[in-house]
Amino acid sequence: MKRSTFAILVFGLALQGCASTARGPVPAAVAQAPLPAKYGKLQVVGTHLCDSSGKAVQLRGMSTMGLQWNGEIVNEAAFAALAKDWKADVVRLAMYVGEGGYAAHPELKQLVWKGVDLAIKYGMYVMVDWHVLTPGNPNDPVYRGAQAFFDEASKKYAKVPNVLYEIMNEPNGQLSWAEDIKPYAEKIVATIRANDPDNVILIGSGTWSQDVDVAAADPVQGKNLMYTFHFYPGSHRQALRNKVQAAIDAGAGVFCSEWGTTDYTGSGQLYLAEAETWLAFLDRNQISWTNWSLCDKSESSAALISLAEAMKQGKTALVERDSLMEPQTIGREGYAIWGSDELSASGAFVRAKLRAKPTADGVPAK
Ligand code: IDC
Repeated sequence: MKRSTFAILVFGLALQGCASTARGPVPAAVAQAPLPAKYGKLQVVGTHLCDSSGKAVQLRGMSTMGLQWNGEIVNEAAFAALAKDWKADVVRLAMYVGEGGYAAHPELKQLVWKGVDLAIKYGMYVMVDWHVLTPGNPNDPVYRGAQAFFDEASKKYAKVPNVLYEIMNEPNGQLSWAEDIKPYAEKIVATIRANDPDNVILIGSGTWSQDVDVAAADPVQGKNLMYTFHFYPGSHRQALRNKVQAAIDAGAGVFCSEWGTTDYTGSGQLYLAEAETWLAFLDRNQISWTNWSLCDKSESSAALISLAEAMKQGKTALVERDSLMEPQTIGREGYAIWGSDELSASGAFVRAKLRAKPTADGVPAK
């Protein structure tokens, strides 16, 4: 086929797409061509995450729940709503390894690839999270697939600016940075860098990714590396902010790859005033973040209400659905969004934060 004929064909298909939009909802696949990554190729300059020109940027978005439990979140309508209605810059794909995750079900990686494709399509950055949690040692035999997994991922995405590799969620237990965690990080960083010289790599730290200061004092060599820390405002406050500040002062780039509005259990009451204090700190330092978690599980850190809760609140239309993970309310702009009756108190709080500009002016990168 001649190029011009092909172009006319594509144009014709696009027009058909527009025509059906006027009649009602169309599959997002027709309505949306891939968007470029918002800030182009990311890089770490000094302690800052920066765009391709070296200007500091702050990515903000949502983490999925464990893909082995709530993998249905990886659907096109959800990613479209997250990017367009929630205005998220980034989505984190939490692939647990233990706990019935990748080690038992390696086919879960297909869901990760699908999630990366959808994030790319909607112009979001995407974190591929090797969710080390139980057991806490990243060198435990359950995690033996790490090298092969990151080899495959970094071959696939070497030229895709949207991807960040998060190589361990939360090392925990009696571990030493120098002897346990850092050697694992060095091994996986080398694996990734053999294929992908540039995309950002996020490195967890000890005590459930709170010991960023310890990591910063003895950093992994290489470029475009950042250290992750996690907070839950019911449990972690100024003492953890001090550790994060110490890491920054030591010259490390830090990234908050998980925070929730609750205490560390992910359940119970919300701590929104403490969350505000944290978010102001993150904004001030232009620290990127993803919130735990975008799902309809029955726990208060979940951004969507559960079907059980919908039932309790007498929301009969919602109860008839299998889950709330695929948004179905057609919003004013003609695509599916989650209605306000589907958001939990946590989800409403975080969506409002994402839609608003950060509260403080960031610090310039250079
Ligand atoms: C929690 C989930 C919960 C699940 C549990 C499994 O919210 O539904 O039963 O994992 O262990 C973390 C972890 C993250 C936790 C979360 C809340 O990275 O996996 O999710 N949390 O406990 N660190 C601090 C808190």
